[in-house]
Amino acid sequence: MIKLSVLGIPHDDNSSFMRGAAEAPDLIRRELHCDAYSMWSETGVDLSVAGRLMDHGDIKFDSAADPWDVIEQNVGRVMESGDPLICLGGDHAITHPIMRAVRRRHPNLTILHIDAHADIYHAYQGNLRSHASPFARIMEERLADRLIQVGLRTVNDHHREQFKRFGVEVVEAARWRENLRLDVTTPVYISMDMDALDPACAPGVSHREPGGLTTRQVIDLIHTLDQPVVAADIVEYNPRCDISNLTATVAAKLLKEIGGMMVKTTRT
Ligand SMILES: [Mn+2]
Repeated sequence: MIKLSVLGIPHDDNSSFMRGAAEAPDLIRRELHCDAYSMWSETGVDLSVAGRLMDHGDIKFDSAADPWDVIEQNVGRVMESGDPLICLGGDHAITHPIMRAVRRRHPNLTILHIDAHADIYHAYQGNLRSHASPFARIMEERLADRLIQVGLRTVNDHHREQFKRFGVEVVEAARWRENLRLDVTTPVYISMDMDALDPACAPGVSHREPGGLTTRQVIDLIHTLDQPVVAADIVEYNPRCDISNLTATVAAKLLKEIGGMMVKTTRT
């Protein structure tokens, strides 16, 4: 049986505006395992089967060690099993050290990054590790062969320069169309920022950006993938901004659909 690893990364020190994303992992788990919902994914995969989900708990951060080294080492350790991995953030900054570990196992890799924001500022408020900058670091370090960004609606001139510099492929929310199919030819990493969704669908984020995708559109996009989904993150859920745990429920739903696709696409 194909297993899935889950790892919590409760880290939000590099958020530019508001803390709280570090409180997300346990709240997503609570909705995932809540008796109100089915553990079946729409992909036909039952995540409640004994042994299917291997939850590795949350990374512990202490002040002595560089958190980037701690994240890279923990992700690398969990990935030694060879099972697909879903990381629960945390803010989006964590994707950089996650990718350092993922890249070592995957010499061919495309990132599907679903977000309201490009997160590709060279630096933000002087912070090279800002949650607005992980994809600048990832592309500088060549941690992926391709970066495809979907759902953006905050693009500025600096971002456009960065897109050109790094060869980023962008589908802004304004260019969204139904039946969008991405021509991906390598294993995939999904970086799922909850603020890609319209705030009506997912209000529990630090940066609400209206005009976003619906939950249905994001799920359908994920379901179009036909390459192995080898790892993923679900980031930027901020419980302090949520309404009635709605966004935690959506994050748990996306975990089920990403996990289902991981099982469906794994080559054995
Ligand atoms: Mn975002």
